[in-house]
Amino acid sequence: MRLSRFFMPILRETPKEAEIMSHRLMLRAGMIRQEAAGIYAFLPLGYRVLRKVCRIVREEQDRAGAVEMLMPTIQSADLWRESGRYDDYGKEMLRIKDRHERDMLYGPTNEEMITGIFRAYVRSYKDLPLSLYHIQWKFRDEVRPRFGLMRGREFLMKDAYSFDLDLAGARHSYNKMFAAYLRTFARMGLKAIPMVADTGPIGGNLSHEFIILAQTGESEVFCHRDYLSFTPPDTDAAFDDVGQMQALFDKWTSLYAATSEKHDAAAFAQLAADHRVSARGIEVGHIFYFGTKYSEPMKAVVAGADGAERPVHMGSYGIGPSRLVAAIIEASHDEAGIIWPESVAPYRVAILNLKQGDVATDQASETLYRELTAGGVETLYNDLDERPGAKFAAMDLIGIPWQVLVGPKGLKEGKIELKRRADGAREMLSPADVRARFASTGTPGMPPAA
Ligand code: 5CA
Repeated sequence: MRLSRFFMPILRETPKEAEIMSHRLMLRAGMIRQEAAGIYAFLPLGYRVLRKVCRIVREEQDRAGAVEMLMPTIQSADLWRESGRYDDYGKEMLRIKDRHERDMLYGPTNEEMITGIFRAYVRSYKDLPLSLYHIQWKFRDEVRPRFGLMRGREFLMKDAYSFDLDLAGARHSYNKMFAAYLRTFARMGLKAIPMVADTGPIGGNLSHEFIILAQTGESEVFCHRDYLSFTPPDTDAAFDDVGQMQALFDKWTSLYAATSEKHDAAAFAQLAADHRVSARGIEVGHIFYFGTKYSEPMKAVVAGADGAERPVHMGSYGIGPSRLVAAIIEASHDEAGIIWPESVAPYRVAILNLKQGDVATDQASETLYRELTAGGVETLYNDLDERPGAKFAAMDLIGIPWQVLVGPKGLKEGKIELKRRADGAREMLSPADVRARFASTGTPGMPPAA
């Protein structure tokens, strides 16, 4: 993409309304724009990152055996009356009347709808286990939308739902999602710690929040320090192996980790002082097992091998991709701007033409741009008529992992400069060597597909 043809409205001033770094950087980098309180448009750069995040979420959901579908944003109130949540949900639910005065709502979550879909088609244990997911916008009329994408009113959610005949099956489904979540966040360069959590309006009694430690996080959390050095499951994790998944769950829940609602101060005090981490965190995922809470009132029943019908056991599993875009920035930035992990970067390489209009630099930049693009490398070519200083600042701000600086001085020696955004490391290379660097197949930082 040529920057001269792109749409990336960079702001010089730091917007006053933004309280935390990720929000400030996203506004300054022209990634998002607020349309109303807690409601944002994703501008092209922000949208590219959101799609990268969703791609990783999808790949890991698929790997864990979940099946993708898409449910609508607008739901009928009748379904929610069946579960009893239409009245319980309160003011966070955006309620709408259509022209026939029918009660509708903008979905804050989809347990009712998926239960309705399940009961319409599935009757037998032979069709189980089943896990379905979608990635769809949600609306929650939060009292205090804040911190940009972190706590929006309209936000993107990946929500998965599992269906099993019994508790043992449901545990395995829960454990598989648990493992998938560990992989998902690790692939985005994040250390997410599963913590015992409150179930709130979703319900049930088994639940974990996946928390990224960050000073600006909204949750108060407590955990054992060793979690910070645990390694997430590999690509060869066997999701269908009940024992392996249970062992993984057991290992990752063996040490103390709880959000403030579930905090047990006495148990935490038992840990050695240097093992105690008491910090703030960002909740990027939340998983629930709630058994028959929805299937019983909504009569979603399956016949077991004995022919007897019973309500299906369910769990639900949420990830916030839009919140993740902000969380990744909170975890990875410096004073100059964002530092994207390669796996979610909007582009992999930025070419900076340091003397726009100079025949040699134009030619070298154009050739490299064409070659990288033809080789499938996502490249943003900064071909604006701007001073080098302005280009350096803009490219550091938007955080593309690799910058190629093409200037007349280097070109005299047949060299261009390759700079790594994360640590500023620089190398002078020939254009052919730069091409070779990015010729590898696949995106670095992403594990190979299974
Ligand atoms: N139905 C369940 C699981 S599918 C559910 O709704 N869970 S949740 O309420 O915990 O939300 C799931 C995830 O959505 C959260 O972990 C968080 O990452 C994201 N999320 C929730 N509320 C917001 C919000 N206001 N803004 C941005 N992301 C949010």
